[in-house]
Amino acid sequence: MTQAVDDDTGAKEAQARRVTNRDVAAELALVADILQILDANRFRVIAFQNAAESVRTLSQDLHTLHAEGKLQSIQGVGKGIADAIAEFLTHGKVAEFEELKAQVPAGVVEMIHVPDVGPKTAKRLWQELGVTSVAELRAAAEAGRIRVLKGFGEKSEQKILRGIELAARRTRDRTNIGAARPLALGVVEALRERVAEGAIARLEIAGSLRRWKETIGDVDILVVSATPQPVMEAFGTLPQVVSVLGQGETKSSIVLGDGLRVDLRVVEPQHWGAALQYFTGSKEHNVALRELALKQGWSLNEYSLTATGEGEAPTGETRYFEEEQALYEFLGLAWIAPELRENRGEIAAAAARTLPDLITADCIRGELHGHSTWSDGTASIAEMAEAARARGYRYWAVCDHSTGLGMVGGLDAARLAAQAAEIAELNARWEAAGVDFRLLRGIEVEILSDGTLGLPDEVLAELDVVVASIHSGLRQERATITARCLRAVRNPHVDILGHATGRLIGTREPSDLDMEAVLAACAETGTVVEINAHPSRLDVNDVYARRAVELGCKLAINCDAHEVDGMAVLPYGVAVARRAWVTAADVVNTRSWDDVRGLLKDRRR
Ligand code: DGT
Ligand code: CA
Ligand code: CA
Ligand code: ZN
Repeated sequence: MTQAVDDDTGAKEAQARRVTNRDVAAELALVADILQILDANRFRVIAFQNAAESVRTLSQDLHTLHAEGKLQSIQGVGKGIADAIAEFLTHGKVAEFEELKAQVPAGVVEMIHVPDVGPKTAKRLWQELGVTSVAELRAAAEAGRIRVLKGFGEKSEQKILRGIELAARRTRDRTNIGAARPLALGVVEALRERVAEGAIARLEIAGSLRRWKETIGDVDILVVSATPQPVMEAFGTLPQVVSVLGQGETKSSIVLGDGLRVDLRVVEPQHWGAALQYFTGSKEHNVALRELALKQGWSLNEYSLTATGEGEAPTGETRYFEEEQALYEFLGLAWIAPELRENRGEIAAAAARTLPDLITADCIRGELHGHSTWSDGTASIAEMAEAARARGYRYWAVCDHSTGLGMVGGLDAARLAAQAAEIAELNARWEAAGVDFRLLRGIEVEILSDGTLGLPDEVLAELDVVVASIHSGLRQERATITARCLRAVRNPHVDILGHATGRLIGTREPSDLDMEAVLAACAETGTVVEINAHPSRLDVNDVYARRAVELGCKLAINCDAHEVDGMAVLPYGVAVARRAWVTAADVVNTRSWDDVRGLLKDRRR
């Protein structure tokens, strides 16, 4: 992260509209929605939903796959959808889709994403009441015009209004995990303080937060309690609560100050395993797991497994699981870490007992990218080093910004030499005291707009670690920014590619880099790919990190700390790695500095 004002404008306007993976994913999802409203075959709907999800999380560029005639290699994409994607990539639209879109007003499609308004309801509101947008839906509910429909009442109108409010908040801002996690932990801590000793037998945060997704829709807390009533009451009256959306015997929902919603469910001890599994999700993982269970003759829900009669057990026989692991094992699977539960192959790997031995935060032995007051950090090198030592690190690379960044007083060769003296003095002191810690001389060198670097090669050659990053011109056209990045990656002195896409989650889109080409070049040249652990970046993300390892890259997990507390974000970076199926061996800074340096490309040559 840099506090410099990044240059986001530029070639944006000049750039011709080019269909992106995201556009295609959105179009496929839209078609799925329309098909639902039109009562199309369920399997056709699911096919489009699956294809949309596959495209959304694809690391390769669709244009490349199309050029190679490989669109059908995408999971969930058959001939029909592949042809449609090809047409969309070439013409920006698909004739068949345009016909579908013409049949349903866009506002009606939007309506199905309002909680408590599914496709069936949206269709009825449209056809029977003439409601064609969320705004009209709100007006109709407020005016009491919906209760005239069969099966609807005043209560459903209230529900719809609340749903609209929630939907608005949700689409506007899913909460970054860096904000949501401390809030959720705060709720848990306050709740524990306010209930009697022993009232909460078990408690776990489930949902997307347990899976460490980068953004959180709402927080799901699961509890076992012999006395649910006082737990629910305490939950609804926590100091953080702004409003209570609902409070029942076993389920309550609250909204916190910044709009984050938290659900609390109380379950019975015998249901714990199935409930924790169910509410951890993801929905896609659960769907796949349920299918597997069905194949074995069991129907799975949030309470238990029930025999369908298709298997050996007599119809209706029920199995309960006090632990999640027992449920997975019953189905012939190894327990699956929550971070992997996205239906990206984890169920097959669990069945084959080939799940990866995921990296953990305590594997990290040092960091290779951090800042000091020499550029835009707030603490001296000595203070940052103490913070690193306090975390048990054995090394920490001082990587202040180079010149070329405009706003920040970046380091030139002369200041870098002066910094070297300070670092040498600190290292000498620790060595004399027999302390096993050393500072590394590094730089976060700016990748300039043409792909040359902010410092000359002979200066970079002297350093222990060179991180190269882009902070400006992030909106350059795809071919330009890709060529720029490739040029930096091919520089023999660049050891690590820092926060590759430049995104800021929720506020700045990633640059239009051809990541497949960039990661392939990193693999070829031995350039380490950074997972920047700052929760506003998480860059590269889980999908790219996984692809990087597939292509043969090594990773580094760095906090890019700018202050003494900056290293506290490490768990977010480790979570990205875990969601990417990464083991300690894939990450260079799980090793001693002597071993790391042998892996960096400058030394390998
Ligand atoms: P979020 O809140 O949008 O960040 O994502 P999640 O994954 O926390 O989703 P949420 O809060 O809607 O639901 C929590 C979990 O409950 C979810 O991960 C899986 C399960 N779940 C919710 N709805 C469904 C459903 O319709 N089908 C299945 N199979 N599971 C569901
Ligand atoms: Ca959730
Ligand atoms: Ca929820
Ligand atoms: Zn940095």
